[in-house]
Amino acid sequence: LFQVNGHNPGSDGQARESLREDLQKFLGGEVLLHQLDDLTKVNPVTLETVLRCLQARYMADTFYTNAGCTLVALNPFKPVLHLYSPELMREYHAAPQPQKLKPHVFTVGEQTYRNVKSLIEPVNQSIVVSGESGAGKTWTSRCLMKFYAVVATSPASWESHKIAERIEQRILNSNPVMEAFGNACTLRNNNSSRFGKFIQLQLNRTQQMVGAAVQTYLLEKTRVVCQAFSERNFHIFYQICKGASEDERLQWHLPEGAAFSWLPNPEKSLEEDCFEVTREAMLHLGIDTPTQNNIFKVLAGLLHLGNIQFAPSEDEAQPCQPMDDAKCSVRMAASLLGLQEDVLLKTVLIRTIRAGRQQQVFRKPCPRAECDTRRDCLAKLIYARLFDWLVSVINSSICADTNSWTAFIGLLDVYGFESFPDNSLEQLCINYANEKLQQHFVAHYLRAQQEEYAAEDLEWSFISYQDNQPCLDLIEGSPISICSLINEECRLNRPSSAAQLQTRIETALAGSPCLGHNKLSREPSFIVVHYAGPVRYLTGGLVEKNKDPIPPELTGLLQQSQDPLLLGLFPTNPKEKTQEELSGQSRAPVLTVVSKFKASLEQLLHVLHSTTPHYIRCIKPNSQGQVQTFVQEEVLSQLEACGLVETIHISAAGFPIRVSHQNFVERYKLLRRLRPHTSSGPHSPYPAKGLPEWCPHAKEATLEPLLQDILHTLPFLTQTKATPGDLAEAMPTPVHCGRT
Ligand code: AOV
Ligand code: MG
Repeated sequence: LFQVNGHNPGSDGQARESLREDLQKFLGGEVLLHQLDDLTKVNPVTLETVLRCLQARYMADTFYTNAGCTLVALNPFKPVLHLYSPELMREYHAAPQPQKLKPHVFTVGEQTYRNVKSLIEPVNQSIVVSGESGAGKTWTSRCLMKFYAVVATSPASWESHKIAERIEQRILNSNPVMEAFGNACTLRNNNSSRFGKFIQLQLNRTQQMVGAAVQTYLLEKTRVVCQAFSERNFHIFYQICKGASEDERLQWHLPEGAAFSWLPNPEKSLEEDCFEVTREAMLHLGIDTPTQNNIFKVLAGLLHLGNIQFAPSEDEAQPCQPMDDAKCSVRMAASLLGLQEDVLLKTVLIRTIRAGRQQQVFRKPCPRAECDTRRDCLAKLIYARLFDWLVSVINSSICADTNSWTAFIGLLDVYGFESFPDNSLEQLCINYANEKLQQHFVAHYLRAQQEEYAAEDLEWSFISYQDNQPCLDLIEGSPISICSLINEECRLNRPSSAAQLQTRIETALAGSPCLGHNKLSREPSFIVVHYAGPVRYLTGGLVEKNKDPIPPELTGLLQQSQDPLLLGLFPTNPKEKTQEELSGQSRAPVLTVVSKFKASLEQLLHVLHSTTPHYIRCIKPNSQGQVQTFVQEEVLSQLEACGLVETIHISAAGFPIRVSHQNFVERYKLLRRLRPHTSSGPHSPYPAKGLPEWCPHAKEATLEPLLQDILHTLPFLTQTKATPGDLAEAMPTPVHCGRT
């Protein structure tokens, strides 16, 4: 009943409607709701009915639901082991029609995988996992990687290699390593991704996974030196402090119970604090134990660096000095980072200025606040380089030769939309990325599909949707947007207060419907009304963070390090100047954080556009991470934000399969020769005049009988050993195929 009505509101709709009502009453509506695997089948499709259906399913421990072209994944907030077993993966993989099985991320995984083989669409595929912070994106993309590690491998590779050597295992091992260094506990999620990740799983001609390439986006490096109340630093620091052996503690100067100001909330114990898992994974990725120890030694050095507090100098001409109880931290930090204690101190405390035609060098003691900034900058610089280096090591361990793969499946897992009491440039970038992805969905699915129907002259009543273009215009548009205004401040390098920046933004962008009213704020700020809700960004510190200046002396200092890892990260004669160094030079073009981020997002979207996208929407049933708790208002706002109801409407009323005329002909032209004798006549599914002409408009050719035909013919095609050419030869006189 629901199937029929959901997809096909025919002329006898009224009769069906009353039948449904009767049936629902009879069966007690709610009881049935949890059995609806596809939200296109709820009737009528409204926010309320969709919400009720999802709630009923959630309470029945059913976490996945189809919503037309997307999959809705509710976060169970508890382990559901049977849902992710390798047996179940194989079941979805082996199913003739996986979409007929219970909705699952494996269905999306399998359909995506099958699409790679298809000639119908571009071979490269991508799965875009979206949702707010803590909704389950990282979990879902990990789950997909495990799925491909099971189904997209040849049995031969299982036999011929030891488990740890196998490429799939190495690809999976990249997860714990990248999460240890790039994830942290936030107010929204204990294991929050603080970087964006796009992983391309590389498949060869026989659809075996032969490698992978990881691309990361803007790590939130400020977290190394500054964590919001009740949040933590990156997991790896806690792992080291909790998991180091006695011996290692001695080497890294980490006595048990030592307090570090950059390591807040160490008492919070998380399952992510597993040092052994990280070490093991690093080992399998080819990072040997001495190199690992070197990494951990440097990280311990950063913790000691964070404990260095400075006392203000009474004489401006004299540099500040470390506080008495911080002297020991200076010694340890210097020793762990392979630096000379006095050189480290001098570099942090004294600024070098080059001026004049001869580029004369002047040295100027920094005030205390600037010493703090320079210390922080040093730590962020080291951590960010270390992270990038790790990603490159991972890539060199898992990436296949260019010649050995022919297609990829891209998995996108970025930081989810977030809104904290105080938001800054990090959140602006994160939410900007989410706006871009939402736009990709809107453009690809909600807009393009409807425009295509209109262009093909199909009967279609336009379904309106929330377009987030105005919000993107506000953030990144030209000539004036939030990004351009912040960049302008960086370029002009003029002293300007947070309040002035607020005024500039509010005046220049007053016309934008997405700039919220900012009446009650205590601190200078502005409000952006994102697709997922309004967020207030503080203007204080925004320009400085966007500039992200790296004093060249700091890089110079690290180039003098005796530590082999740091020497590798900061080579004395780099082949080309890094972006940080460029932005540290006065005459080089200013590459701000947002402009670099914008460029990397555009590149990502370019790649996504070149693939066939699949969408998974992760939904967080409650913000507390509680089991069996479905907070309607919270889910409702997420459903509204992602335009789920509109998606369902379009999926239910639209055409599930859309194939270009050319691709269709390419793929199925053979069928015209296979069954010419059934092409007309009393029992033929085709109109009496014979096979429909191959024509570009679905309206003119009824594709359904052809698809039926294909379904009947496929078993024959797959059983025969003949090539399409052989089949064509064997056929009687070819039927005239019109344009084909
Ligand atoms: P996120 O990636 O969407 O947030 P995660 O994938 O880290 O969110 O999920 C948050 C937590 O929810 C995980 O650590 C798990 O404890 C739990 N979880 C999610 N999905 C499942 C599942 N299918 N089964 C069991 N537990 C689950 V962020 O990275 O903060 O945007 O930036
Ligand atoms: Mg995540």
